[in-house]
This record gives sequence, structure tokens and C-alpha cells, in this order.
Amino acid sequence: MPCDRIWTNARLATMAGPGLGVVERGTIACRDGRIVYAGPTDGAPAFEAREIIDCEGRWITPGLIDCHTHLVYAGTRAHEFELRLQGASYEEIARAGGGIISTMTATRAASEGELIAQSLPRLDALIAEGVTTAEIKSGYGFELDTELKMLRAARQLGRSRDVTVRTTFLGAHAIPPEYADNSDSYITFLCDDLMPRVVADGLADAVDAFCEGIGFTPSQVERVFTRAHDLGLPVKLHAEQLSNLHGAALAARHGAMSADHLEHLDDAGIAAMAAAGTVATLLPGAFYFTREVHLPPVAALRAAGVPIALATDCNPGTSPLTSPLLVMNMGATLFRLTVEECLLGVTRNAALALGLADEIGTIEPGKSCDLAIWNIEQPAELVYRMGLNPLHARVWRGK
Ligand code: DI6
Ligand code: FE
Repeated sequence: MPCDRIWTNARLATMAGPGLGVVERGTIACRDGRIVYAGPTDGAPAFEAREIIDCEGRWITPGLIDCHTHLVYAGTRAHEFELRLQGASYEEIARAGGGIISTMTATRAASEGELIAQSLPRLDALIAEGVTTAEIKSGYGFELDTELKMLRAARQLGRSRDVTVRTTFLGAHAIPPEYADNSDSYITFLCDDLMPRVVADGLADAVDAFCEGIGFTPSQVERVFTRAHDLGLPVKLHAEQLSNLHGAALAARHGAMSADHLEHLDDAGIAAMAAAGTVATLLPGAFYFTREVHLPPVAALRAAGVPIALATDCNPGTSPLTSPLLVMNMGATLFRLTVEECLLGVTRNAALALGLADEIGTIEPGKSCDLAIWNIEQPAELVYRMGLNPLHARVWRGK
């Protein structure tokens, strides 16, 4: 079998099932950036490879996928963190004009180059832990120039590193000061002007919104989703993070790829997600950092067969986190996910949450050859440790 490169003498966690899809003595072959063989070395076809890489018994997983980030932004909110340490709540800070709006001010003021320069270290931190695909949202502009600037910056970040970037238009993240008393008019502006322009410039792969007391109402989200459908973009939703507005059920009704956060999700929302095939993206970094105590209903999600993804939610206010390994540890420790669920959460189910299940997320023939090679003795180590990065090498599209 002709191919460009093979990795051999490896232990594979293909994540293609059953379980982790473990192959103890495995080989992966790649041609034109795609996997052409992944399985036992014994009985593999005869390869004519230009390069053979001896993995010396290391473990290989799919490249990790961070399916929910706001990593493009300017400035920092360390001062708000200090206020919260003194007792202020996230919602109080937001209602006092801080929070998302303070990042909006910094992001509007930054040039595109500054925005890229400030965001690149965050992307590099993800890459350093084996990430080969990251989603990046807009949502700190709320005006045409800044929303476009954020999305262009995200795309440019993807071009400047060996990583796949998927962009999401999150114009409905907060109500900008220009529309403080008239959020419905902002939604009209978003649907009539912002979103069509983002689509015309080809800058978004999906549309997201924040359904919350300090964000947008379900009926406003409905308008955003309807417009997204008209423009041909898939949707997802920040739902049930601080309260239960039944956003997950709304998202499921609109065929959303994922509903995210979900600490306050109820049984009806779970049933709707299960029926629609909507992924539950859990964000333990935000749960931890806001000192949330209301747990997402993991056992009920599991029982209903809802696929669970895990992501950093990298953002300056509620999750200044750039470690997918720590996300897995938190998923297990805080949310009681199993090792297998944590690993699926940053691979196969994260791919599903991005609508990329045919392309990435497992090590299977036909998929992009995106791999992470680890210095570990067993896969549980990826979930178990806090702060040690055992990545040996990362492969993106076969290189
Ligand atoms: N929920 C969150 O946790 C982030 N956005 C959202 O809708 C917070 C974003 C920020 O505070 O900057
Ligand atoms: Fe978020």
C-alpha cells in the first residue's frame, strides 16, 4: 500500500470504539494528509512509506479538539477576578458594566494585528497540549467592524499555525451599551446587518448565542437561529449556565449541534437533546472559576445517551483556561465523568459538536491524520495529572 508516512510500534486509543478503541501493537498509515490504515501491526498491509516513525511503544490518540472557546479577545479581567475574590458575583460585575462589556471595550480598541498577537499565546497553549482543532467565537464587538475583525483574526490564527480553526459568530453574547434599553433592536440589527455581512465575507462556520438573564431571551435566540437557518449556518447555544430558561430544548428544536454549559438543565431539556442528537458540551473550567455549585445533570445525560463533549470555554471572564488536559481532569473530578467519557469529550464527541464527525475525532481510515502522541503508560494518565504535559508530538494533516 503506497503511503507518505507510517507510525508504528505504537499503542492506539482510536476512540472509534468499543471503549477507547485500544490497539496494543498498532500502526497508522497516512497518505495525502488522510489516514489510510489504523489497526494492528500484525496483519497490516505491506506499506511502501517514504517515512517510518518508530513510536517506541508510546500511546497515540486523535489530535485533541477544543470545541468551545472565546480565545480571541483583547485585555484581561484580572481586576474583576480580584473583585470576585472580595465577594462580588459574576452577574453583579456584568450588571455594573464590567464583564463581557469591559472586554468589548478593549477588543474594539485593539487593531487586528494586536488582537492576533494577544490571542496567539492562548492558541499556542492549546496546541502545546495536543490540540489540532479549535473552535473560536466572536462576541466581544457587537458592531460590524469589531465582529468582522475578531472572526478575521480567528481565521488568521488558523493560517499561522498547523491547526484547524472553526469560527462561530456569537454576536448575541451580551447587550452592547448602544442598545442598553433595547435589546430587541440589537437583535434586529444582528439579524439584518451583522449576520448577513459575516456570512457574505465567509467568516463563520456556525452561529451561537447566550440565552440567559444577563444575555438574551429564548424568543430573541429564536430570531437569531431562524436567521442563521435562512443563511445556511448551523447553530449552537450557551444554555442553562446560570439559570434555566429552557434554552437547551430550544436549541434542540432548531437542530443545534450542541448546547453548552447546562448546569441548570432539566429533564425535558435532556429528552429534547437526546431526540435531536444535540451534543452536551460541558465546560468545567467555567464551573470551577465561577465557583458554581449546581452540577450539570451528568448521570441523566449519560442515561439518555446524549453525547458529552468537554471544552475549555477559554475566555477572560469565567474560564481563563487554555489546558484541555486540565479540562479532562476537571470533567472527571468535578463532574464525575469516567476516563473514557473525558477522552471522548475532547475527541469524538467534540468533533460531533462541531459537525466534523466525518473528518476528525477518531483514528479511522478516511479521516484527517490528526494525532497526539503521548509519553504515558496508560490513557488514564491524560485525565489523572494536573499540570504535567506528557505530549511527545502532534501530527496535523499527516505532518
Ligand atoms: N458564558 C460564559 O461563561 C462566557 N460567555 C458566556 O456566555 C463568559 C464570557 C466573558 O465573561 O467574557
Ligand atoms: Fe462560552
